[in-house]
Amino acid sequence: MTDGRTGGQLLADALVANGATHVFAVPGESYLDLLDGLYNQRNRLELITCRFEAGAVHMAEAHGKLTGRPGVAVVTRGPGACHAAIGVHVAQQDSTPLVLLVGQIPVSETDRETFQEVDYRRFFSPIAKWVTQIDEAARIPELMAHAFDVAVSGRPGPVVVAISEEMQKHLAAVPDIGPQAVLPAHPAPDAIPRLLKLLEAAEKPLAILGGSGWTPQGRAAIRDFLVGNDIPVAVSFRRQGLFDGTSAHYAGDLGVGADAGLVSKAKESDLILAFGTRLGEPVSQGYTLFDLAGSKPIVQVLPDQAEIGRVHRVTLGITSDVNAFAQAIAKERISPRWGAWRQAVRAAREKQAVAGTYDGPLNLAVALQQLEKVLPADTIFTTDAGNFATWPTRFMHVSEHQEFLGPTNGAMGYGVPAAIGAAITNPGRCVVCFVGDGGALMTGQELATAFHHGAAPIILVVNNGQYGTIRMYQERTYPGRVSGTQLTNPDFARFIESFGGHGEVVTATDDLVPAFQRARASGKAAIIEIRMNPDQITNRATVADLRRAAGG
Ligand SMILES: Cc1ncc(C[n+]2csc(CCOP(=O)(O)OP(=O)(O)O)c2C)c(N)n1
Ligand SMILES: [Mg+2]
Repeated sequence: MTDGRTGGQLLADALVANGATHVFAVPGESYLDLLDGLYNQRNRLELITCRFEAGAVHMAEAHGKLTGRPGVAVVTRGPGACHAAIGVHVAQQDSTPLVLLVGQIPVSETDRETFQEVDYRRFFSPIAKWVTQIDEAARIPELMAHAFDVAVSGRPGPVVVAISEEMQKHLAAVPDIGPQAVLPAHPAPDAIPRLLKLLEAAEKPLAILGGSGWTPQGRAAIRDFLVGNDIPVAVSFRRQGLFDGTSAHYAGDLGVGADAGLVSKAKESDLILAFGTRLGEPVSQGYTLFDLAGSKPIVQVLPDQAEIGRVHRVTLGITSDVNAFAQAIAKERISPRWGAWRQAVRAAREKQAVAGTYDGPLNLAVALQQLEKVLPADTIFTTDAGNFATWPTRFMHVSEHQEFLGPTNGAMGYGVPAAIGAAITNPGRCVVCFVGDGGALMTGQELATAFHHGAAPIILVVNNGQYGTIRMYQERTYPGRVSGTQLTNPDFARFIESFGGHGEVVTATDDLVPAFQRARASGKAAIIEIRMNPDQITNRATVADLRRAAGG
């Protein structure tokens, strides 16, 4: 210790000291010394070599979502940082703890617009929770520990740490610093009594679970409270993993494309219990569900007071860690008298989840419902962004011990790398990704990373030969004028076979389950390409329906 360690070593050691287990990276000459430090830590930190920085950050973000500890990604300066930006935005909008290290130019060249120079404080400030730059090796333990603390504190989010090049070579004799031990924020003493009083006065309560940071214990505790008081439970956009979808209390997801039945029940409700969720654009159905002044009684529980009542004024705001809140309220019981209301909300969910009939040999609704029956009880789902995602959301259910990871910012290219990150984080668990043909080729090359590190997610590519979501909007707005939304695709089964994986093509309803079982049995990463009728543009409408509705 007297001679000190290099900055590169101190950085690697700081990752270990703060509990990191995986580092998702695309290398660059800007952080050779950190790479060398990681070499010394190779028995404690698994270095995942990725193919694209967006992929690396999505993998790290999925790791953060699953573990509640910051996922760690490392990218190079300039172009690497630009590629990584989408993952920082996902982590911001999903409130996911993430630490992104970015190699930086030598400080002595600052402000010459030198090779690959970017000012990261300015570049990332609107999308990161905190951005810092370490220019002195001696400050690494302090600033890295703070980066990890900020990423998990209050409303979790992404922290960016630029690490200047020559600093990584300097020696410093300083001790490692680990995470700050801190007790989570608990509900104020009168919070639960006030909440129960509002509940007692309600006739039609509806809970909305969302946000990040929920532990399995927290989820179980809030379920005890909600089911014990017979309250119907919706989840916010892409948060299906927070509540057992097979439960008679599950009401569906209040997100983009939410079921009209649920939306009308949310409007009818006389008390919204918004636990852990922001009432953002997707949940509030474009800010139309509740008025901003607070005429609808809402109880909102969030770890960060600044987010409570943001946009929509609420009746009772409770600043608390969501798990601490759930534990505090789990055993509280009032005499619920809204059994009929709860059943009506559930009936709306059940009605919309009944598979319809569709033209052609493939009914994806029925195929997914068959698939649900054979999936392992601890499956982790990931999803990309696109219309294909409305099929599993509408027709499948995520059960108690399953997880669901999706980007609430609608980032295409998330699903495949998130599946790889999830599989690396939880070896042995079945990981199933839903992605469209558009999203599959945004980051599908990350499958090389899966093979390099022995991960075996199963990727369901819903192929309709187009950027279907945008085609849908196009047909509604400019019927018949198809512009920039058609795609030419590779043979997806052969695509994964070229990596050494397992490929399947599904063209008929009853083919999906056997294809999935063969994919699982192969033990390899797999793609199941599901060939869709391109005219079935949503699970409720064909192109012709949209044109008719638009008068085209
Ligand atoms: C990174 C990114 N680029 C563009 C978009 C805009 N966008 C939203 S959905 C979509 C089409 C998705 O196509 P595909 O993955 O094939 O799914 P589909 O809608 O056809 O089911 C596009 C281009 C986006 N959300 N994210
Ligand atoms: Mg498509």
